[in-house]
Amino acid sequence: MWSDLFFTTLLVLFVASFVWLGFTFLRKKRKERIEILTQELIKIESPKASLSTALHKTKDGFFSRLSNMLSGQKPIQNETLVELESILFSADIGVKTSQKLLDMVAEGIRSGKLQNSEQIKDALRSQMQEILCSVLHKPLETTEPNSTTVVMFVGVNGVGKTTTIGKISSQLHAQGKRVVLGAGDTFRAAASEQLAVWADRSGASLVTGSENADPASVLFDTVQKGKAEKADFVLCDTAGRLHTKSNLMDELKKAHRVLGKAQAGAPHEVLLVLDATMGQNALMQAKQFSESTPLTGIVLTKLDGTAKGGIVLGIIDELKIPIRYIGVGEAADDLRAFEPKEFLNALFA
Ligand SMILES: Nc1nc2c(ncn2[C@@H]2O[C@H](COP(=O)(O)OP(=O)(O)O)[C@@H](O)[C@H]2O)c(=O)[nH]1
Ligand SMILES: [Mg+2]
Repeated sequence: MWSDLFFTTLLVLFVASFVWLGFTFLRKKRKERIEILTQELIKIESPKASLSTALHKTKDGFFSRLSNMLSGQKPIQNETLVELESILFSADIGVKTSQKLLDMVAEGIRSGKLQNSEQIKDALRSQMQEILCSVLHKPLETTEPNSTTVVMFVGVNGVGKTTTIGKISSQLHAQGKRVVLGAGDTFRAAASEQLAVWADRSGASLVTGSENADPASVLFDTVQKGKAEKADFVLCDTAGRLHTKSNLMDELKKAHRVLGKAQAGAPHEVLLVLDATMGQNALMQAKQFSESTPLTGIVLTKLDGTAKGGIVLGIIDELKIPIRYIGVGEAADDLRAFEPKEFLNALFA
């Protein structure tokens, strides 16, 4: 009889601790979810800053050093080129592009075309504009009227893929477009939750899978939903973990193939999201991704938080891939179409 009582007590204790653990787990998940919701809502609703203000770190760094060095009509001295070289090569423009700009100035001085610092500055500015305008940059557009344009977003972890999708979704919704989002980052449950907040805010439909579900199948379902809802755009999020590079690339290739099975011609766009704070590392990532996935454009995020904005020049010059959007903050309006002249004006202002 005592042993019965003992085992019953043990069983009750076991069940009680199991219930307690379950309850604690759910409470933790709920707390995490509320934190994600709060953070995302704060971001979505923040006011928009001017481009020049948003780019102030790059402007105050490289561009103001350049402007200060080349202000006025100072005659060219022996050390002018050396000084210019040090500024250009420390500006995260990328070695090839810095060298190109420097060679252009050296040649201008040698031939007597450039005779003072003001002329060097003007020549540099117009060469930069030429580089930036060497490809056509335009934001997303529907491929054909009454058809669904499927866009896949790729990039390593933390660069801003999910946030960018949310921002684009908000902007397309404001233009009266119908949007479906696919939570193809099934690696972390939080990624779906983050996308759910943006979907909710931007009036988009959302397709999610369970944690660790096959991302390709989630994205296949997303395209099916997009077609059923006659959506203008299907925006596909993907995971960016860099376990091993080939793993990530294989997964992306598979998702790419499966999207093509869901709809002929899909994905119509593959946008690589790059974090500008990574400077020349972003350029390396772009090279790696473009080797395994055909990219149709780049989104360069976090230009507001870095002095390395000069990387825009290197990316366009070396890769000849259009920059479709730039991210200059966390709010929905802080994603802008990339306009070379406006960009240079903001930096040289
Ligand atoms: N300051 C700033 N933060 C950004 C920008 N774009 C994204 N972020 C932040 O970068 C962090 C990672 O973004 P997330 O979309 O989760 O990256 P993902 O892992 O590539 O999906 C988040 O805290 C975003 O709010 C941007 O343009 N400016
Ligand atoms: Mg994400």
